[in-house]
Amino acid sequence: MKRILTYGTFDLLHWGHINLLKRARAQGDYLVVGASTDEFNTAKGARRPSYHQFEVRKTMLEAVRYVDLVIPEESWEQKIEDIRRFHIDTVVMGDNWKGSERFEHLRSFCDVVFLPRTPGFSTSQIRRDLLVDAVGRPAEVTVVDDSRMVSH
Ligand code: C2G
Repeated sequence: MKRILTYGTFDLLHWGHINLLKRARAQGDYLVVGASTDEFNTAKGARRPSYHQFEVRKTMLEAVRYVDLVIPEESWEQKIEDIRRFHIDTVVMGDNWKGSERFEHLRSFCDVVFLPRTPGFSTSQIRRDLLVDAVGRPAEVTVVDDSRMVSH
């Protein structure tokens, strides 16, 4: 039994997320997903609260057949304890995290694999596209602060 661990916010679940979870699961036999809590998202410096709150994102991840267990990600520091607690063999992340000390130091505890991100998909892109759909033209968006956007 090869056990895999990955982390993320997974907000407005999209093809990029699903494709990462599918490929991560294919690296082993059991996939644990650390889903960022709403508080940790703020601590991570997210520019705005996630569209779906933690419990909804957790339930949506649990509905994905590649996912075997969802745990809360509450801090940057919990990863080593998670690796030990869930007997993890490999941590898998999208390659936008490659070279980041948040993950590279985990190599002392398990394998760390970075997979190519799926191009063209992101939660913030979905938000922008929906805004364009709403106003019917590319919005000249002036970001005043994250919670208010003024389209001309
Ligand atoms: N991802 C991907 N392709 C995309 C979008 C996302 O492969 N088009 C991957 C990311 O690289 C990440 C995972 O999907 O591995 C989840 O992405 P996010 O929800 O954006 O997570 P992030 O904010 O990077 O949080 O401790 C680590 C953090 O919790 C990671």
